[in-house]
Amino acid sequence: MLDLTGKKALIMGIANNRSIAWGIAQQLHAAGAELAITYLPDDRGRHEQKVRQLVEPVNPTLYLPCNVQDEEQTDALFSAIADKWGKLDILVHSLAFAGKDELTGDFSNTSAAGFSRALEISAYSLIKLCAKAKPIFADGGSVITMTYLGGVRVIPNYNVMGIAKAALEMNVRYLAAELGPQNVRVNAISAGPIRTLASSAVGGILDMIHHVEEKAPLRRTVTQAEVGNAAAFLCSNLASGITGEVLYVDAGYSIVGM
Ligand code: NAD
Ligand code: 0WE
Repeated sequence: MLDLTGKKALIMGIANNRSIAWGIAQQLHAAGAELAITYLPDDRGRHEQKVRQLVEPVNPTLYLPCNVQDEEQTDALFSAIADKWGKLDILVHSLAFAGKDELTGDFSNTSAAGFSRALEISAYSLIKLCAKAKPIFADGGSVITMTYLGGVRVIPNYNVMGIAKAALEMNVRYLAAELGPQNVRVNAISAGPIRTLASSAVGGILDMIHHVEEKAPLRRTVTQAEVGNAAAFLCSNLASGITGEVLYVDAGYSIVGM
């Protein structure tokens, strides 16, 4: 049976009730995991309030700010986890960012600064977080990150995010190789398009969702809960032999060629 009782999980990337990370948090909580949740701090403290209210039902043991670009905040996060739990079983990385300008128009217009920012937040952050978690990862630990088909195929306008996801998927393999001897597994879930805060800000996302509803084998898109269930499986002992893998949760879309 899928049982995460006694497991301590850090969940990063909840912005609102549509976030994929929120779907994951709910499924891990339902399976018995104890949660630490981070939010991206903003000047007016609005995210802090909004996300705090949202996550109340899953009763997080720790609720902390973390901008992955901020070394002080990531350090404070892992010291708080070390103090509270003395270990970490599950790390969920469900965050990405590219400047809006980079997600439209010619890919060759990508600026050096835009490239660096997208790759730092969306790909490098996984390396940094794993380095900080390494000393406290428990035997049987598991890392999950979120990727997208645009990291292996050309999707119009995904642009520099595609390069960031390609880097992220390769990070998964190198981190899996490094952490494997410690019995910590590292995997990615490649989700089909879902309406979230990030995807809704992208022009034409509804057309892409309709395209998937027509072409995917299951003739629909996937839900945050379905991604959450796959994440719960991957970080459970049922997946003890799986590491360095990219698991597609996309209603089968990626297998279709015509
Ligand atoms: P979302 O907007 O709900 O989540 C993105 C999160 O990234 C937000 O919580 C935001 O606060 C966080 N974030 C951005 N910059 C950050 C920073 N500097 N430090 C810390 N956090 C930061 O959108 P989502 O669709 O749930 O995205 C979650 C993940 O899923 C992303 O990696 C995304 O690429 C991936 N994904 C999304 C889809 C989709 O269609 N929605 C499909 C496949 C993969
Ligand atoms: O990974 C993503 C979204 C990533 C994302 C979205 C935004 C919009 C707002 C990263 N940064 C930003 N920055 C912003 O300012 N997805 C998989 C969803 C998504 O985004 C696309 C897609 C799909 C699907 C962009 C273009 C084409 C398809």
